[in-house]
Amino acid sequence: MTGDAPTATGSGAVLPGQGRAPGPAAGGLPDLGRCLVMGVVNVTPDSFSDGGECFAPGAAISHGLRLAAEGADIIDVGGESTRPGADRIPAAEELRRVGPVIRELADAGLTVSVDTMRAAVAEMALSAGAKLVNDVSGGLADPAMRHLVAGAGVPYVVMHWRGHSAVMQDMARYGDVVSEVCAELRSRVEAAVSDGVDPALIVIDPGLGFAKLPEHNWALLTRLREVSVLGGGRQFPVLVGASRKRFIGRLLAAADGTPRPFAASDDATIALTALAAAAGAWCVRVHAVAANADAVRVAARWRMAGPLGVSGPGGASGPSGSAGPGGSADPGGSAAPGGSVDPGGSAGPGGSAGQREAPQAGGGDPA
Ligand code: PMM
Repeated sequence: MTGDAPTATGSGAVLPGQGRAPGPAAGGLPDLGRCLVMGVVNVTPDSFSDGGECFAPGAAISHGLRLAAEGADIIDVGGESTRPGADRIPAAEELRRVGPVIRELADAGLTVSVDTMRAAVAEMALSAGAKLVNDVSGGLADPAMRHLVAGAGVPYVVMHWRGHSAVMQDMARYGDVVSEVCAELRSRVEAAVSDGVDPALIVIDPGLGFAKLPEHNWALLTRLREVSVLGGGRQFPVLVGASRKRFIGRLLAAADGTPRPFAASDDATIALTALAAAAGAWCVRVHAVAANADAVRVAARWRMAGPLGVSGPGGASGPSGSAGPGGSADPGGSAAPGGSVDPGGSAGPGGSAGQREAPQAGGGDPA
């Protein structure tokens, strides 16, 4: 963990570490005045991108410690693969995989989140020292999760999800993906709040690659501001999990159409991290921490500098109210770096209407 790591409070909420400019309070969520970096530790034999690397507890613990040393603010530990087509594992096996890893990492002083859809696993993880619950099902897989999180008073990541991995790609059907994802996420958030979860502790996540085709992922990424407000008034912090996902490998496919392998898509992930962080994402969930930690710092500085950018073909850049790259200028009243996605205007660099990434060829492929 770096010196600016968030620290846990007695209430279970996570607050900025001592010695840091705390920035605006974000309702008990970690807030370092910039986009946070969540490092991934998959204690699985078969995850999307790193399956098997951390399956042994010792390897997972070493990896978590290494990611923290590289600058991760949060270490996300999961024991169940969610790659497309994956079958579920028994709860007892999930508990066996993540328990010792979470305990060791939490005991080492790291801020740990548990990536699980099961209340029983989340409960054990919190008692082992985890401080956040990251539920890719947004509460749909296990209705007991909402009560558990409400009782624990911990931050809760509510991801957009339509079904388990074995069937989710058949559910990647949308008219307007952004409005449908927002509406579905909003009902998940409402269910959580009605079961007692503090809305100030809710983080939302568009669920890139989960029941999404590449064009769905790109639409959501370039419209993070809309995602952050879920079609309503309240703005939620947004977590972006693009790292090493298949839609990046497909973007970078070889001339013969062969997708770029997962581990070779880290540079593109870093580019996405910079864009998402500049647009105001609260956190990025990534595998290669060091360079992504640099990228969020660049983005924070970019946001602090204000509306400097290229004004258009042949135009000079400068503080004369010109638009940022590919989009409208940040109106200056945006949330602090690391806060919620910019109010008003585009979702940030490259995010204006008419400048979005065109749907990819081969859009019928899994995301
Ligand atoms: N993606 C994966 C697992 N957990 N959690 C959140 N909140 N958001 C995500 O996008 C997400 C997640 C799958 O990716 P991996 O197998 O590479 O960890």
